Amino acid sequence: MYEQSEPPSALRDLGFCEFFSQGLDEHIGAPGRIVRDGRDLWHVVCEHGKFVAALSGKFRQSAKARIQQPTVGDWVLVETKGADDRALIHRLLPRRTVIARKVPGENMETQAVAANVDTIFIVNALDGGRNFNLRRIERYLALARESGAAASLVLNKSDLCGNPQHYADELHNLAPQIPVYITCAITGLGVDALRATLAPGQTFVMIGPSGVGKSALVNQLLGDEIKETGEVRARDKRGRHTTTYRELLRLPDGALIIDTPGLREIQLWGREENLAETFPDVEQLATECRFADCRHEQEPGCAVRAAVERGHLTARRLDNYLQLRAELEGLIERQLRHRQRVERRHRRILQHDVDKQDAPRKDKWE
Ligand SMILES: Nc1nc2c(ncn2[C@@H]2O[C@H](COP(=O)(O)OP(=O)(O)OP(=O)(O)O)[C@@H](O)[C@H]2O)c(=O)[nH]1
Ligand SMILES: [Mg+2]
Ligand SMILES: [Zn+2]
Repeated sequence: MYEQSEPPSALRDLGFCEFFSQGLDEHIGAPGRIVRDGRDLWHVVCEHGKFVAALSGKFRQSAKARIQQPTVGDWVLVETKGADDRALIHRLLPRRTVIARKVPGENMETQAVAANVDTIFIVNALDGGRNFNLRRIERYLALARESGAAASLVLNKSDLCGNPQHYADELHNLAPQIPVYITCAITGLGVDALRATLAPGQTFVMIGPSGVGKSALVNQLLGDEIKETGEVRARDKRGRHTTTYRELLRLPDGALIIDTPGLREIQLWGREENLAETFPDVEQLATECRFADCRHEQEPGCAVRAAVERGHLTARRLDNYLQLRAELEGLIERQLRHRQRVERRHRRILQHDVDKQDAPRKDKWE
């Protein structure tokens, strides 16, 4: 079909490069890139067009760990079926870079957020509230470092801040080698500087908390309001997770950009111990509470609340602490329920013939 040393321009436009040639095998399938991921179905673009793809039975069997499953930006080998817009994913090609987040719990699974990214835009916002937090930005930088991709910091919503340069300077002190961009996705201020970094065929990703304007920036870069953006709750400046799936888009100049839903705090921090690590001041104060199991809510003799009243701890910090704790507790509960569901399903499958269970799926895709 084509020379392996020279991929067709359709693939190059999608970001295909020499690195991925090693994994090609035309007996198994054609190379395609995941442009959108879902739970069981992935959107894949290859030379023959765009397909909705499922994992082949064999792949599903061999890729049990979540990190082994395709994510947006991945290159895969797909088998397409003529006019049908359905395809089967047979294999994942080795990743150049991968952004992985921890799914905390007893066995700390990792899940790929995006793969084969060249540069990560870590977006934060200057509208006050929870959206500018140096410790959290440090976590994002660590995530970027582990991924193997380069990182840039973006301070969006500069229109809502009296002195954006002050925050840019703080970031520069935090990470002197990382470029910092000040932007406003409403007026387009600073977007040209971002655009200037977007080389054709390279892949970029927007990550950051919900509501900071990742999709709004992508819209500016697209030059067209095609992505949905959401209103931010006024009270605490937390977004509402408008973007619900990860998606790879091609910009007019030929760069590829992945928009992601905001990572939840919990997915960023990963471990339960991080509550103590992140809030050593609160944990220290808590040792003075009257009750050892004080929740710092309504209990009498709460040293943490007392510190807030005396002005030794900001109310916002306690708020953040309670928020993260609530997320961690919710997560543990969800995981427990998930484990129970999985166990129930396993029991059911043991009772039935496994092949019969698989049959309807096969009919659909093969
Ligand atoms: N004032 C101001 N508002 C902005 C700016 N950028 C985005 N917004 C608004 O902030 C809200 C959230 O923007 P989104 O682009 O949906 O945020 P997001 O980061 O994609 O959020 P998720 O998809 O939930 O992760 C929208 O109402 C935007 O119009 C900005 O630079 N200035
Ligand atoms: Mg969004
Ligand atoms: Zn207390």
